[in-house]
Amino acid sequence: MNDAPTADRQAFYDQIGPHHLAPLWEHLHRLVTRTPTSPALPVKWDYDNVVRPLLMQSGGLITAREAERRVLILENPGLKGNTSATHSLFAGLQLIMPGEVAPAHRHAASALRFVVEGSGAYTAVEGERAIMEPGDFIITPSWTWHDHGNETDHPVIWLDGLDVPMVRMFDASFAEPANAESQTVTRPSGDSLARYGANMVPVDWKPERISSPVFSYPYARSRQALATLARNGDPDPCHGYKLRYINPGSGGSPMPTIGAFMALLPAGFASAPYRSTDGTVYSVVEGQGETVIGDTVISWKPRDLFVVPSWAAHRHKASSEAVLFSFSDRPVQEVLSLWREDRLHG
Ligand code: 1HN
Repeated sequence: MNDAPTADRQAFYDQIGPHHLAPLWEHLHRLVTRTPTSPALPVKWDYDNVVRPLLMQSGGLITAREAERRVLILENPGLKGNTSATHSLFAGLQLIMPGEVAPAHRHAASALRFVVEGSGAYTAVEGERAIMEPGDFIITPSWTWHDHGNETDHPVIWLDGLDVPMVRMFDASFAEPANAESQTVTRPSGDSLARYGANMVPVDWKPERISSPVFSYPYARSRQALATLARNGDPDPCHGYKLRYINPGSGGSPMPTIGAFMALLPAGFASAPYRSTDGTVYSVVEGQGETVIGDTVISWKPRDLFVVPSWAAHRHKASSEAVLFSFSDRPVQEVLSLWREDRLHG
């Protein structure tokens, strides 16, 4: 029912409203759409020319300690006021200046970091520090203690991806500050990667939680794997050479609510059009190219960020060999039997 209601119907709606009742027939078509109709828009953030200078400006306005987290939110213009990049996911860029600490806390929301600029800062997760290098993917699963610090002489910037909008949807947010700003180091850096990330696990290990016991996935390894794939076979027509990050204990996603991916697109590669129901945030690691999303052309270069909304048909073109990191809510949709994809030709 798209037309304005007749006077007698409107009178009825006015009568039932005070009783907290509403006519489904006036809303049904918007609730149960034939295909997804995301209000999220395709959007790009130019890192070098726009976001980085503004983020550095924020560095002069507020300390990491004072801000708790000095993050500029990447807010989708189709979701104004929602502090989210897609309907289900938060994205932001976090700056930590030399000598700063972002104090330890934990929360119900799960977070990922994808290092965009600078090396040598750390995220400590449950007593182990992950030393950051550009392109590293780091997780802080739900309710794990985490703090960040920068003991180098240069700023370090990373992409934060969180399931905050999902947690909000469930009204399930909890958070707690730690007693100390920085966690005591209880395990040497690299310990969890050695234990769980070498295609081996300790002999009697049984997974204790749903999230990955590996919390730092170094870029060097992912990059090398992609380079080998690219030498050894043809790219997928829609994806190029694309890998997903896993929890080695299960083969599933590193955290239950967020899937993360890395793709290599060979120079000159033009992908076949594709769409899927998981709105996706991209971070360009290497190379230049463009992504055409419906009528919107997004041209990108290293460190740029962009969003492909749910069910928006898109294709990537790489003018030089490119590496794209991305994350989405795909694992959630998959367990709920909601996830769909469409390979438009290819
Ligand atoms: C958060 O706790 C962090 O721990 C980063 O670094 C970004 C965005 C929304 C809510 C909590 C962090 C966040 C956040």
